[in-house]
Amino acid sequence: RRRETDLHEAFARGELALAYQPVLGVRSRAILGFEALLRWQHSVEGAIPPSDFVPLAEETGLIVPIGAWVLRQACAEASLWADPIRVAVNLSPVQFRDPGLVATVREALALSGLAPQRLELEVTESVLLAASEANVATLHALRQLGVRIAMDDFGTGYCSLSYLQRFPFDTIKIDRSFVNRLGDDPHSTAIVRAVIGLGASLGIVTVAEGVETEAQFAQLRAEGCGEVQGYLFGRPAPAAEARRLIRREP
Ligand code: G
Ligand code: G
Ligand code: MN
Ligand code: NA
Repeated sequence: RRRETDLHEAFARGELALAYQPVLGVRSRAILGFEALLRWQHSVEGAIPPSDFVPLAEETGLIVPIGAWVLRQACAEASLWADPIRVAVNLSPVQFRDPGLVATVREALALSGLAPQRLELEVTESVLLAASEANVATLHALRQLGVRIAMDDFGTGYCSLSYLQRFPFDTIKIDRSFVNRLGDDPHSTAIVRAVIGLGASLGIVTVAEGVETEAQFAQLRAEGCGEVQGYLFGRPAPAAEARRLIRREP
């Protein structure tokens, strides 16, 4: 089991890094943005995935300083990209317990000079679970900064629809567990169609995650999905690779 001191030292030594995965427009197939994903480059073990250390960072509260670093780093990187290419940053529910979260986001924007509408914050439904009026208020305060708010992993939560009622999200990210069964499972296909329709009627952008095949992409296009992300278009990669992809765009 990983130890808090190891993660703390890794963070201090600069072993945490961000990988960037492209998000493309379905119609244009142009790059609209990138999702920033945390990586731990361990000196001995190599790349450790977030599933192995984000839970520890959450338990120990380290996710607060690490999350602040992620925000600063992602905004600074995105400020080098062609306008209006966006960056999406994942926020843990634990970061919502930090009274400094809104100030941290404001500072990351100010330091980088990134236009707020080019930053999207991804939250999962655990942020809206239970008696979380304070979290809904924080989401409104973040939105007031001018950033976009996305509901991540849509459909996997306890009651995804009620969360859409509790906060007016800009974006819904359809979980890859639905996307990767598109075509062969009629239920997943129906669910994806319904979510895209829901997004359209609420004026919310829909992003399909985990797109791996041209067949899945064709079906999402036929259903009217707005944006796509997945190995078919690009894996999470270092910042330098994201810059190369942007330069290659027509
Ligand atoms: O890259 P990978 O599929 O292993 O990412 C798995 C999950 O780790 C993501 O879906 C996301 O929820 C979480 N994650 C990745 N980067 C960050 C981050 O910067 N902050 C937080 N809180 N979670 C992250
Ligand atoms: O929970 P969140 O959606 O933030 O997680 C995103 C994670 O999904 C990233 O860590 C990334 O590694 C993973 N991912 C991105 N695209 C694909 C894909 O096409 N297939 C699979 N299996 N995983 C993907
Ligand atoms: Mn995400
Ligand atoms: Na997701």
